[in-house]
Amino acid sequence: MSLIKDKQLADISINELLIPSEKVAHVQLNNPLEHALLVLVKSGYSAVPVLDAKYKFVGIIGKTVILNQILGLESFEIEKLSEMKVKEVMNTEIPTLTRENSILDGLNAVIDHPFVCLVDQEGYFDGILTRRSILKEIKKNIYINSYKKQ
Ligand code: 2BA
Repeated sequence: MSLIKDKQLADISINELLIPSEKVAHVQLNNPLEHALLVLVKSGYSAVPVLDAKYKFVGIIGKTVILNQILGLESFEIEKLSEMKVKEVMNTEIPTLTRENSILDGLNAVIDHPFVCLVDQEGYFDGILTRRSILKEIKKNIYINSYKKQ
């Protein structure tokens, strides 16, 4: 059943749409790139969150940045996969949200990013809000509003 039968999109809490941390594939700061690439290929995701040893959120890492890093002038320098660590190439310039933010804040974030990471007040990783989950709710909202007009 749609969450928006009784509520407007703006009233839906991020809690209701987030994928909880235990279901999110992630890597850690000190993992070698080899491990990160393995997680990305095996999970099928283009990018996943990076956490520190205390499970605080620190950034994201994707397949493209890893492949770019190991690309030499004429070939891939495969040995770099074990020499370099996630913390050397991850992207830290990305927005985060907390459970207190609104779905509209989430919508704003996923315009430019396929997913946005949720953190708690102390920076511990809480889960992700994906473009898919937000689009699904917007679609339900559109259907319901068009049904009401009939
Ligand atoms: P992408 O990996 O580029 O995936 C783009 C879209 O392709 C996903 O959109 C989803 O609809 C589909 N997809 C990709 N891999 C999938 C898989 N293994 N199982 C099911 N569907 C898959 P969203 O669901 O909106 O996800 C947006 C982005 O969030 C993903 O981008 C990925 O980077 C990240 N993500 C989603 N779920 C994740 C999870 N459980 N763990 C880690 N990262 C996740």
